[in-house]
Amino acid sequence: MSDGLTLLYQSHSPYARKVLVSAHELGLADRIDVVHHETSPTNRNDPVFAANPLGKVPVLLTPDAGALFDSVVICDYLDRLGGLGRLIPGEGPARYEALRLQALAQGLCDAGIALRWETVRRPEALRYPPLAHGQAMKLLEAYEHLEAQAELGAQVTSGQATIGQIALATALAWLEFRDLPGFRKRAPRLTAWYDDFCQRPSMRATPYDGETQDGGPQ
Ligand SMILES: N[C@@H](CCC(=O)N[C@@H](CS)C(=O)NCC(=O)O)C(=O)O
Repeated sequence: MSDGLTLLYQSHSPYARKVLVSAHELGLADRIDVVHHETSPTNRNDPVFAANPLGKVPVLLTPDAGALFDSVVICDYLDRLGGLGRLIPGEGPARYEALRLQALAQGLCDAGIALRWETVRRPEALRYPPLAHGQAMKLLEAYEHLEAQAELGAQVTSGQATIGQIALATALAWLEFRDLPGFRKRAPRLTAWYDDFCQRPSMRATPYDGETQDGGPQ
């Protein structure tokens, strides 16, 4: 049953998966119509632009708040719908821990996408290796930083997940899915945390699938 909520989704977008995993965690997934859209800055998608002038997914079409983007805003909306403060703690250090971890995960995805442009997506003659190197370094620094975070050692197959944990797990899963510089050998504690988190039903219900559809000269 849908409550008038439609998610413009993409089965290979880490930002979109973060939203869908959040919906599962909040028990809201069956209240949302999920519609797959391909997007790329080189391949315009008109229905997505009609909802988001940036032409990106995810977008959540809502009956009371219009078309919401980006994923951070959508997760905030869902958290309020599903019982305020379950994914995003309302106050105190826990709130900023969760939001900071989400920001780091967003940055991992942003760097991974930028790296893919410099390695596989941009025509070869237009690639700039120092930029690829700089983006790869961001991934490696982030893995090192995360490995040092004690709380990631906790078992997380059950219990309340935060938006930070969901964002991180969906980001790491996407980095693996796209074969980007890996965290397994470099960050064993982070890897153990991630492997545990992947057992959650919300993660198992939302596997990545598909290829980016770029346009323009190949
Ligand atoms: N900050 C945005 C990022 C969204 C984003 O970059 N989505 C990608 C798919 S993974 C997209 O639609 N890209 C199309 C484009 O850049 O034109 C969010 O968190 O939702």
